[in-house]
Amino acid sequence: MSDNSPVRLEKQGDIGVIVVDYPPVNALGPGVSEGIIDALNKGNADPDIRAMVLIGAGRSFIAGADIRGFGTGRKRPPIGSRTYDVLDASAKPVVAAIHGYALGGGLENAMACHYRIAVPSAKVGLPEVQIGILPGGGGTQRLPRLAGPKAALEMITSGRHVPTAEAKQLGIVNEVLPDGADLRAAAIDYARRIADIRPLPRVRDLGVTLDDPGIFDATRKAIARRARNQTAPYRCIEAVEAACTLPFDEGIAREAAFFQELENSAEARALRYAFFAEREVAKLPDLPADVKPHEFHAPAVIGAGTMGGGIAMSFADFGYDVKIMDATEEALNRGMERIRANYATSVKRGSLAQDEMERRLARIHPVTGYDDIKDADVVVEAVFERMDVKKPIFAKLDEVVNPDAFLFSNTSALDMDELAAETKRPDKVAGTHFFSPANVMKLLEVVRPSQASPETLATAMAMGRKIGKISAMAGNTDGFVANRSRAPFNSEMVILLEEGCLPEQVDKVMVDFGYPMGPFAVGDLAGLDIGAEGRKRRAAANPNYRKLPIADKLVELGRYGQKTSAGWYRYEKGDRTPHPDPDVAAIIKKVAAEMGVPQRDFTEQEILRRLLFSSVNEACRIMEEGKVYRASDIDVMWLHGFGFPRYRGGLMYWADGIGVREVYNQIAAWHQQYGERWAPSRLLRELAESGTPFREAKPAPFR
Ligand code: T1G
Repeated sequence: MSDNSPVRLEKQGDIGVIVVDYPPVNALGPGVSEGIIDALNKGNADPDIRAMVLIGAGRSFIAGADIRGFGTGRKRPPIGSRTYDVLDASAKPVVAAIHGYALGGGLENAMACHYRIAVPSAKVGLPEVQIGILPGGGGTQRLPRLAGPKAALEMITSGRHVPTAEAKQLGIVNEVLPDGADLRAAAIDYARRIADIRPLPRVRDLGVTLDDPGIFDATRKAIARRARNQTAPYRCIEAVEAACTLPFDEGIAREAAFFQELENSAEARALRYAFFAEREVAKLPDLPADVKPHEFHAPAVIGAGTMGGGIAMSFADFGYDVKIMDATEEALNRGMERIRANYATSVKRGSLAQDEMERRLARIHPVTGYDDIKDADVVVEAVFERMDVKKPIFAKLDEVVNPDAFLFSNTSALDMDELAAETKRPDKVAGTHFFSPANVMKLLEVVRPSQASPETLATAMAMGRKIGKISAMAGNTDGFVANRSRAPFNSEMVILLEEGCLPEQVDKVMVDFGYPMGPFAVGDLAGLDIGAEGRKRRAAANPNYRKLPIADKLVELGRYGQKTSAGWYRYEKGDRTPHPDPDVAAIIKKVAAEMGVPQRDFTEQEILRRLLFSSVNEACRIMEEGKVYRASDIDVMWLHGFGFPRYRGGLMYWADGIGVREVYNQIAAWHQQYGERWAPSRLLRELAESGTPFREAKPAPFR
């Protein structure tokens, strides 16, 4: 074991403590597994040592294999000489001492130890399916032996991080320490207590009791919708099935074969890309490295409508007491009723306990006066999406709320510089654009006005993470990054109808592609009148704006979507199932005829590419203008703002799968056929000429 090994063996009397020290999360990076094996061999050879402890330095136990190593062809030790196998063969007992996270290969090493103890705040899990693979270190064989096949199936097909209290109930950990306990000391004490117990309790020697052989097919059915087009979730099920039907070593061999099959699959590569893109998006390269976000404790939300209510719930869900303000008691009561109803739905679905609902509701404090929020340290304005409504509110907030407070707006498109100019603290103003439903959607688009200070931007980004969001930085441009990149998609889907498609045809293509819902069904859910408002504003601002007569016609006829039981689809009373409507087909035909657009058939591929390529082109323009840091940030926004199928990596990553030149050539061809709306962006042309993938595109400096 060399001095700079990320693993060290420390002798504490008759106990050997194996410390894994590979920041930031002790992933099984280069030298870590070798170091653990070395330490184990040394401990077993040392006559003074009666037992060993495996523990992580810093903030966590082992968070799994080093994901950066996958797909690199890095050589892995064969079955029989991996850490899990050496632990199995250990002559002396090893106690895994868990804090922070024991995930993937981390939990697999812990399950190959003879005992596991943990602090109450730790989490354990096998999240490999979330990166398109399966546990490859014996997890699919050992977890069913410890927790039973049913619990193992649920944990492995979901990848869920399980709190230690539940892990204890499941038999995964032997002991949960009291709050504040010294983990290392407790582990050494525990090791002394079990040092002489023989035979050593090896998990591999445990049997598996399969009460219900039907659970495998039942699980396949249960995951069918969310796992469509994917392989890893099904291999996870087969591996656990093998644990219940084959001897341990044969099960291990089956697991290893599945792992080899999946490691470099397109699905796994895309999910790995998404994993790291979600970490990269938090980094703001042009801000001073030492800029620190301000802590906040007293958030306030202005506007108790759908968005305001959802934002207030997000704060309450993460433990913040939040004030929610509206102009009238009536509006406030309506807003609080909607919040209560949303929580009640979660309780009814079993995803929230009744007492937790009460706790969260108690954290939301409805108020009607600006004086009630003068001590707020963060204010999020979420009133009606009109500048003449928002401006006076910002002026009033600036007047009343403590001068150090940050003023954020949930606007989804309006000019943040114009709003900031209403205050004497433009440096403390930024956009914090939530996506509907705000308490569910994970994306928070942080919009950067020209005068916002680094502290304000860092605070807005951190605020998002503190309430469970993925924060992504966007420049101040019409529609910012997410909606602006999506806008051509929203137009193109309606233009396809002019040329002969039907809403259900387009929706089928996008659902088959992996979206949870088709874009026309989503339109009906959000309300077609909202879209019409946005189109009116854009047409007023830009005479060349491409009008959408078919969409306008539906709104003119009062077809607003689900809320009027008729939109692109028709709906039965009290039922959200979209039914194709011959009336809509007739309207489409009539308007297209009036527009004189020739009708034709479409391939599924053309429908898919017309929608997504239009956004890829716009995304390139956004990068050209320096309104985003990275192409991968746009992917994070599409994954968490628009439900883009995760196993496809994101919009730009998916386009790279087709190839920048092919994308460019197609767009250039449509430019000839359809005119200016398909004019290729300069950056797209340059990338195609140089053959540079989208994900390596260098956006202009942020401005
Ligand atoms: N490999 C490489 N880097 C990792 C990593 C990993 N497993 N986990 C985290 N990082 C980096 C991350 O990129 C970031 O880097 C920094 O650590 C902090 O992470 C054989 C095959 C542990 C819950 O899937 O879920 O084991 O951006 O910002 O929010 O069966 O990280 O600072 O440069 O996310 O506190 C299974 C993945 C692997 C766990 C902490 N394990 N990690 O969350 O910090 S496959 C996982 C996480 C496997 C075996 C198989 C989270 C976390 P940077 P962070 P966090």
